[in-house]
Amino acid sequence: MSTTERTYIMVKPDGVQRGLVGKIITRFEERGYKIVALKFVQPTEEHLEKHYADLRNKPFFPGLIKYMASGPVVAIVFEGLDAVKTGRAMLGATNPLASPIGSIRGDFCLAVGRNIIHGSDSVESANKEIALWFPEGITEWKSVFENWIY
Ligand code: FUP
Repeated sequence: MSTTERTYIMVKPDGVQRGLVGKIITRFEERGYKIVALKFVQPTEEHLEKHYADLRNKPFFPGLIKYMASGPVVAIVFEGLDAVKTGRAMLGATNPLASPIGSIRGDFCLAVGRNIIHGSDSVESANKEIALWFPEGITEWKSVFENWIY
């Protein structure tokens, strides 16, 4: 298991609108994950169609794209042990009502179509999503993080 595993986490427009960015970042930081990239961005529908390409045939796809393009999102890359799987556990289930209390969706939202946060579901999708959202690349902070404390 790698201490440099990375996952792509995105606070969706409703999470931004509701002022939950700080709380969400705090949960990841308190768990021990470190931010290696972060930006506030208004995504285009075209960009979101690439991000959600695997879901393009689903009936909810057009609504999902409209919702995700309805305002700015916060795009974040977190790094640390088991970032992808543990990150998903921290999110909860796709449907907030099926998410355990204590998870982000289980604590902060109710509707599947307004579930406030995205997290990569595999290391492979994390790599794709990081490349899609941070095409400019990620700053290396290696020297600072050599002695990172968990
Ligand atoms: P997740 O990985 O938990 O974000 O779930 P999916 O990739 O399967 O779905 C992506 C987004 O599509 C969800 F966050 C919300 C939306 N969605 C719906 O609106 N309705 C559904 O039935 C399933 C997903």
